[in-house]
Amino acid sequence: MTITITAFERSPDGGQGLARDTRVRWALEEVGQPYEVRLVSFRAMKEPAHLRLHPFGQIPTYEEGKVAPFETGAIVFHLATHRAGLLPDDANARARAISWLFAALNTVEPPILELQTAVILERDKPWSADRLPLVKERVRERLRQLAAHLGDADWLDGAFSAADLMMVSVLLRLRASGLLDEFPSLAAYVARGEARPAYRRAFAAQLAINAR
Ligand code: GTB
Repeated sequence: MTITITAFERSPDGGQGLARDTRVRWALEEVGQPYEVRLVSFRAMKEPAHLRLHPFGQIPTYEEGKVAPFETGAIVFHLATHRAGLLPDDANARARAISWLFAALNTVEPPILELQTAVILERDKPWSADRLPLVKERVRERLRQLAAHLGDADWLDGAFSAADLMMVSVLLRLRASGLLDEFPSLAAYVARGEARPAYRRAFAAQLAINAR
């Protein structure tokens, strides 16, 4: 069955891999699953055909016959549970990896998104200079906790899993802020993720579209 995902026709990041289709591409590459991409414009994302796949009118979406999960967490989890390579078999190791997958999305990514909102959308507000340090400190707190957990391990909990794929994808969004550099073990963790051949293929595929 052909798998089709959607991605921006033209990503605002110009191909830095920050749009969330990169996470799904990476997961597909890790499990060795070929896929097709349907590029969508911002206008098309809000039209009925796309809204049937994604009620919030966003990318990425995923279609495999009649199976059509949306939300990158759900898509990556779907792939990880239906194909080998992204979750361990041992029951506790699997539960821990799933916990970290959720932690990446529910605990670590929210303050990072808040920081991006503060930097990109709120910079010209009169209260921005007071608020920004608070938002940055909330991100630092999560990074401190994450670095403490990671220690000198390569991956979050044993072998590389969907949890690392998601956590690295989330942390990558911090690069421009410089905050990641304050935590060398996390910067190295992200670099390990980016060095994986599956990530490189995913990155190159989205770059090929956006660099045109
Ligand atoms: N929670 C959803 C998920 O995880 O799938 C969030 C999906 C989402 O935010 N999609 C964004 C989107 O479709 C693209 S990835 N936005 C259009 C809209 O909402 O109308 C977010 C994103 C966009 C651009 C950059 N960038 O240019 O740096 C980075 C990330």
